[in-house]
Amino acid sequence: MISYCSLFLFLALSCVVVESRQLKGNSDGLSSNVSRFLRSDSNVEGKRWAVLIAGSNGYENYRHQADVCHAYQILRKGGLEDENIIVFMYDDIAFDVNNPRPGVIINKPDGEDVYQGVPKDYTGEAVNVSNFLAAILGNRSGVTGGSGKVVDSGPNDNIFIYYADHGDSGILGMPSGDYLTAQDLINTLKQKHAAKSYKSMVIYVEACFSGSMFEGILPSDIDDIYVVTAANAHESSYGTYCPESFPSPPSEFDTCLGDVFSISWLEDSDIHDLRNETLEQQYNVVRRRTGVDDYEVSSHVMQYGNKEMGEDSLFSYIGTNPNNDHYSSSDDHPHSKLTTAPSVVSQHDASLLHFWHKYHNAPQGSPTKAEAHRELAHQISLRKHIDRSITEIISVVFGREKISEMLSSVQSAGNPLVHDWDCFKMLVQSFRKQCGKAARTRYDMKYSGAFANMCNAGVDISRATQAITQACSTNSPPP
Ligand SMILES: *[C@@H]1O[C@H](CO)[C@@H](O)[C@H](O)[C@H]1NC(C)=O
Ligand SMILES: *[C@@H]1O[C@H](CO)[C@@H](O)[C@H](O)[C@H]1NC(C)=O
Ligand SMILES: *[C@@H]1O[C@H](CO)[C@@H](O)[C@H](O)[C@H]1NC(C)=O
Ligand SMILES: CC(=O)N[C@H]1CO[C@H](CO)[C@@H](O)[C@@H]1O
Repeated sequence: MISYCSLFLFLALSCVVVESRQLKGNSDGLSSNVSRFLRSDSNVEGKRWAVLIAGSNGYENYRHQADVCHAYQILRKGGLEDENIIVFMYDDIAFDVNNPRPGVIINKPDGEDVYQGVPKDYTGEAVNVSNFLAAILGNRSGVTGGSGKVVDSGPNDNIFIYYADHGDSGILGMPSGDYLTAQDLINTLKQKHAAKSYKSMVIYVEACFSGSMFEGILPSDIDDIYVVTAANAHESSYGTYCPESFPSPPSEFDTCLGDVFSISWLEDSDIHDLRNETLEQQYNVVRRRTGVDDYEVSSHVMQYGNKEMGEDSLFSYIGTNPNNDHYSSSDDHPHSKLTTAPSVVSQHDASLLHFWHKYHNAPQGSPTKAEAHRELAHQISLRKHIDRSITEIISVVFGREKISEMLSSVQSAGNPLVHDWDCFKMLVQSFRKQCGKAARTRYDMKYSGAFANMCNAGVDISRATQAITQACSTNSPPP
């Protein structure tokens, strides 16, 4: 049980801070006044579109689909129509046998049902890279197996994309098929930009290492895209509302209900008049609530793309709930829940925590306990298998002395993760196929940075894929 110690250290930390929100002063220069004018609400004749995607599945990842369902409710209350909101979610949570409230999903401890009414555009296997990218591009013939809804946007329309899942260096998770690589996402954005089929696009990404999806690779001449990520290119993002942490979910839930970056923007959007709140103001609220300077366990919320778009109101992208018309950010009480940072658990640990908690809570000597023990032990052995395999791969290809360098070196800020993205994609996908298949918790993602380093060191790709096949089969865990 020694190996669980680090996991429970996280839970012991309760990182509570209280801060007051600051409204932006009038210190903006002429250029932002001009860009505000150009983008002002009166000029929004177009539609608002949204693509929401949870990239995970499994009850231990409850929180990602909960975040996405919650986002849908905000958009609907904000005035967007179902025909303009495209939802990708595996849809295995609401009726999972572990769910204490069948047919209901909540995103905070005292939260209401966020599942009701969510359109099932792409579910199960249809939540994959090709459908997601084709939906963004508005390519109807490129999607299969879902509702067929795509972002059929015109030059005056705004687009909001929100992604919640596990990620690692240069990749975001998908419940089926390959992971989404930064290169494929950026190429899709370039294509959409070239087609001139939208006015402005805002992208929010909740995932570990989410900065690496944009850092050094989102071209600066794409001036109509603004991105906020939960974490920089080198760090985890965090789950919250986790069992035994603060605030904790109702006791019958043994899984985390949300992610800290996500609930920060969602709960901020829940109550405010979004005509009166800019993207920049929300970024500041979310950044403070997500990143707690005094603790190691927090992430840096990042902005990419055209930061001048930060002056745009949230209303232009996600609408606003008429019930909030008389609420303004300046009304926020400095001690309100919104400004309190909840305690957090890293994304990888949040998944393991579910299995631990299930085991811990089962009655002593019961068959449930025996089963939960098997499940927990299995998850841990999968992780060990993956850990052992990567060190073997590096030592076969580069020699033992290179293991620590390949595992730990990172690019400096502003530089892309990798130069040869094809090499990266091939090795990451091959490792997932050979070593990560059974790990629904996406633990194999953890080593994408090592594969980037191998590619940057000029690895021989066929030699590396051979080493992957070899290591993954010899270190194979019990089924
Ligand atoms: C920008 O707009 C603000 C508020 O409307 C105004 O007070 C300020 O003088 C303007 N700045 C410039 C440089 O025009
Ligand atoms: C995506 O899902 C659809 C529907 O299940 C399937 O036809 C298609 O082959 C999948 N694409 C990939 C790349 O997995
Ligand atoms: C749409 O997707 C199909 C199938 O992937 C592809 O053949 C076609 O080129 C795409 N069209 C556009 C305009 O991107
Ligand atoms: C409380 C507050 O400041 N409300 C303002 C929000 O913006 C609308 C229109 O932009 C104003 O009419 C409200 O007074």
